Amino acid sequence: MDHLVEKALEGDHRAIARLISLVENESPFASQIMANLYAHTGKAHIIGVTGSPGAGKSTLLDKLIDNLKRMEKKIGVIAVDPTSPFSGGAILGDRLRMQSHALEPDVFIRSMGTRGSLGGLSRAAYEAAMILDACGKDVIFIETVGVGQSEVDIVKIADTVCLLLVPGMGDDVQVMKAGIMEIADIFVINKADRDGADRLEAEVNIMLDLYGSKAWRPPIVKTVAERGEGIDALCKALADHKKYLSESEEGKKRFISRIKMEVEEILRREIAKVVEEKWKENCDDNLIRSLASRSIDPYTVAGKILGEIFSRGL
Ligand SMILES: Nc1nc2c(ncn2[C@@H]2O[C@H](COP(=O)(O)OP(=O)(O)OP(=O)(O)O)[C@@H](O)[C@H]2O)c(=O)[nH]1
Ligand SMILES: [Mg+2]
Repeated sequence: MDHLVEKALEGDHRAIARLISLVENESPFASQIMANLYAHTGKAHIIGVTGSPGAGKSTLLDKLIDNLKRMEKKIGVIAVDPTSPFSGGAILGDRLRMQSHALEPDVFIRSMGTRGSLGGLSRAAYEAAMILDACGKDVIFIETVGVGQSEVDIVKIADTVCLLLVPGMGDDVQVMKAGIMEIADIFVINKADRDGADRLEAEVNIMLDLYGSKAWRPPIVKTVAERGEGIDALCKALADHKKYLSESEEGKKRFISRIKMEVEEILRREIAKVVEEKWKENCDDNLIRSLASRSIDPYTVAGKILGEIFSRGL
């Protein structure tokens, strides 16, 4: 295991992929791996890219990667698809319009689908991002399709969140789901070659005006990802936001809430494991019969099990 971690830290893509698989599959080594990598993390810029299905996220990433590579950046991409049961790359990889980069030594691309819960997926994505950070990637993209909780979850992972909107795709600001606008650090109006891009921009601007004064006003960048237009402006916006985070109170606040969340998550996960084990030990036909006949209540049962776990009851 140490050898694998060592190789990964040197930037070996095969070793990195294996570490991500171990973490994704909740291997018994996962906690130790993450613990060993932790000291090496904290250098990468983690960027969440979200938006409706087909908004052009992968096309945009492909072009962004071209740009960043010219700046000699090492890049990692985690493509999260909560609607797919598949994982591991090969199958989802076909859907990605990033194949041109798939075999390059400095670009690591990985897909993740839901094996279990959505919560499990966002945790796996978070840990994959941490692994890529530790292993020397300068910029890590997390692409996630906007289908509800998933894009809200990436906020907890990403330093910078880009929300892609497309003119005439029902992405009108008025019909946008609550909570989605708030998470954006940068608005990208992609497919700006289509009618309605200016109107959409004006709507987003009005919405941002209504929000009142925020230290960071999310910029709106218009792109035509397919033709590589607007990519330089987007790169600049990303760099500006990174600088803002490193200099502002908001940046410090985000960082602190993320490290607090990490410990809380680990605690939650470990406690859930113990609870599951203890419940399995205690749950037999007799107990179920007693509960069903109401000769015992669920609170007393839970209290007794809690007593075994924590030496305290309900
Ligand atoms: N007209 C136009 N089409 C674009 C542009 N960018 C992407 N497309 C097209 O939009 C389609 C979807 O692009 P993707 O990059 O796969 O979109 P996505 O958001 O990654 O899609 P999912 O991962 O399936 O959610 C493709 O056919 C692209 O060629 C653009 O700027 N203008
Ligand atoms: Mg895509």
